[in-house]
Amino acid sequence: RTETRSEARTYTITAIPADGVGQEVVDAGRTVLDALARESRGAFSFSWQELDWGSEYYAKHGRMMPEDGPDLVKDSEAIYFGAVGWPSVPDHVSLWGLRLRLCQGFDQWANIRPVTFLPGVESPLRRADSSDLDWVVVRENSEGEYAGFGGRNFAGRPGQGEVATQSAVFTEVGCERIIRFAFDLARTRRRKISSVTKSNAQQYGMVLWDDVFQRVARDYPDVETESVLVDAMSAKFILHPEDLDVVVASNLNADILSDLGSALAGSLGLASSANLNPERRFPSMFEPVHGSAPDIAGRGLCNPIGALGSAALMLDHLGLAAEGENLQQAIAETCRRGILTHDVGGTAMTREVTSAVIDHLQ
Ligand code: GGG
Repeated sequence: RTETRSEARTYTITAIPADGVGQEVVDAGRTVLDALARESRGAFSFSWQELDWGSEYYAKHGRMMPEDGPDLVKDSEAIYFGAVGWPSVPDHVSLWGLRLRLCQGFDQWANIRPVTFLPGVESPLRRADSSDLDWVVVRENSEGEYAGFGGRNFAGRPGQGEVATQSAVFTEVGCERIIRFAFDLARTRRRKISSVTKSNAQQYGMVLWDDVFQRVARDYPDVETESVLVDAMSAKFILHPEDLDVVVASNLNADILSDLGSALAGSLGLASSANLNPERRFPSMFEPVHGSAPDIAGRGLCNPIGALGSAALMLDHLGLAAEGENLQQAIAETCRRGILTHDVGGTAMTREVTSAVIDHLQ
């Protein structure tokens, strides 16, 4: 007699906590994900590879990650990342040496940053109730102002009249793929898209972006469109947030707008994100939007919600959509019950929020 036994699906995930509170929030995320796997009663599990890259690694090796680092990660199904940046390493060195090296090396050209208003979390927006608000910032994640082109002369020699250049690069292919991605996302939501540039002042690259946006829009007649300058969009985030659904912008503008959005939702600590390689040739990377927060690092005070929301986005990406939704609901229920860290007006520690989320999983 042959006996058939269904095998558990094991997902190989690389965890890179990196700096400061990155350690604590990745730990929280792994605890919750492993709890979900246990609840699945053998249907799936996670096989973790944890890497010690970051600013401490830099102190020992003079670089944020090994030269052949990407080779160690490329076969993972996803990367779960914490935060980068520490006072001992110049910020541009740590950012380019780790986070951007992974994003750009793995062609994670679409960065999704939902702006989610959670129950029980007070928003600084002057509204009686902000629970109806929810929009998504789609960040172009491979070029634009982060192309990395430029240079300095007489660097480190004050008084020599130093000049530095920093060029933004906008390609038709780069603009079109992120704009189409955003339109496709809008079709799964409320079918409204806002394209953000500063094309009155940035008269080459961002005018190309606007032209591509108008051309692509013709393929999506069912989606309402607008083109807004970034300064006006910043005001709109505050004055008319109910008009927003999908907001697509260049690398720098979207980074700034998503921080503003998450602050309006209550705290940067709540914001989650997915750096996607939509073609799935390389692993995608999931991380909270916030940085390493050296002022509170190592004290168990940081908000794990941004990292837990990113874990939910990762579950969705792995094909575990129901589990991702389960986690999102558990996060919302935890907040509704007022189990909140100090950045959102509560007194709970990181581990208390994490345990509450686990308790509220279905
Ligand atoms: N988890 C996100 C993170 O570590 N961010 C650090 C940072 O400085 N990011 C700037 C950027 O990516 O533009």
